Amino acid sequence: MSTLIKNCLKKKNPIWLMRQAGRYLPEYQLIRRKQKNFINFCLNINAATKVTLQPINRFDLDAAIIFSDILIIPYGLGQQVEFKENIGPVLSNYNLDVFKKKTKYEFIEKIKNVYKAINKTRSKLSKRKSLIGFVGSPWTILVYVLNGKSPKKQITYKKILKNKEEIKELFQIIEKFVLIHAEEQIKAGADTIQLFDSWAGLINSRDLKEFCFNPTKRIIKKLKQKYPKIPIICFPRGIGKKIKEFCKVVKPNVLSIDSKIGADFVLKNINKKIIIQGGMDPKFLLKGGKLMKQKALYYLNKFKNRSYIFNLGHGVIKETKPEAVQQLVNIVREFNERSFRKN
Ligand code: 1CP
Repeated sequence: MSTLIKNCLKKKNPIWLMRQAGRYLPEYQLIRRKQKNFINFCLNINAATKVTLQPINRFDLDAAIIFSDILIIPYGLGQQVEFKENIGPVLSNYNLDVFKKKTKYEFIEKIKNVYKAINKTRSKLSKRKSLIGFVGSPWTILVYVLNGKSPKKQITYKKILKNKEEIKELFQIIEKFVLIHAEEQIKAGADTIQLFDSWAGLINSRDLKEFCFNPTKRIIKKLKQKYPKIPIICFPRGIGKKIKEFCKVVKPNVLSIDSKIGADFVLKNINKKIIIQGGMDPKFLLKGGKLMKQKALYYLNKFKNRSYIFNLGHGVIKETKPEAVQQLVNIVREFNERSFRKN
């Protein structure tokens, strides 16, 4: 079992943050400036290892998450992926024939440096720390493959309904490679896997089973057959009260919650066997101070009788001050110490 889960079962409230490595850290910016192409940056073993370890070195967080991106899968399948300043990711049109012909071997060969970076990071990381590997869930990858950019303003849904046969085929291919990518990360040394379904909230509720619950369930089942001890964290962002059904169908080890789901809803509706992660709105880190402390303590107190991993409801925002992150880590650690003394 990963140390992240072990600590959490001991009621220690471990802490790590989504996007803990990234643009809010000056030491990240320093390396980023030298890397013109973001995908090549992710595939640079030394740079990816360094950046993965930066937040651990600075804040002594309980887990590292490998520095990569969910869009490495479309890249591995042959799509061009660029990251443009102030726009975000831009993908070239996909080619279904290319996707269909792509072999596992070719895919792994193209992105093998992610696995090498995991291996290298593991060798440099203290045994007390978990190393999290991650994948985008098939739906979220599909959204980028089809849309070619962030779906923030544009809904891809019409395209999906219009072209159901092709989408089905595309979805199956993506699902296959999501599984391969997760497996290879485990083989390379990741002791936990997080599935990011960041755009699950775009799915019509009647299609949630087909595009979110069932594929996630299939992926977990296959990973568990081979790697029963690797915990899986699921982050089905934006599906609201449907997390109840999600958990019933998928049965994740850990449910990462966004900021919109009320803590009380989670306490009431999610089986106690499922560990809860996250929740606090990352915007409270922008100001730090009293309000942030109040919000952090709110989540810690709400989940004090459950296994809980402290994290945010989404990634650290670029404008966050590293000092606020340090303050947050201190709050969680002090809370743990106080709770321990009582027990
Ligand atoms: O300019 C820069 O430096 C790029 C910013 C950046 C970073 C730091 C991007 C572009 N990706 C990443 C790294 C990253 N992406 C990690 C590294 C590990 C860590 O968390 O520290 C992880 C886990 C991701 C995952 C990811 N990428 C998600 C899922 C999580 C989420 O935020 O919902 C998504 C949706 C992406 C796509 C992506 N990559 C980058 C951006 C700006 C985006 C989002 C674009 C959009 O809004 O659609």
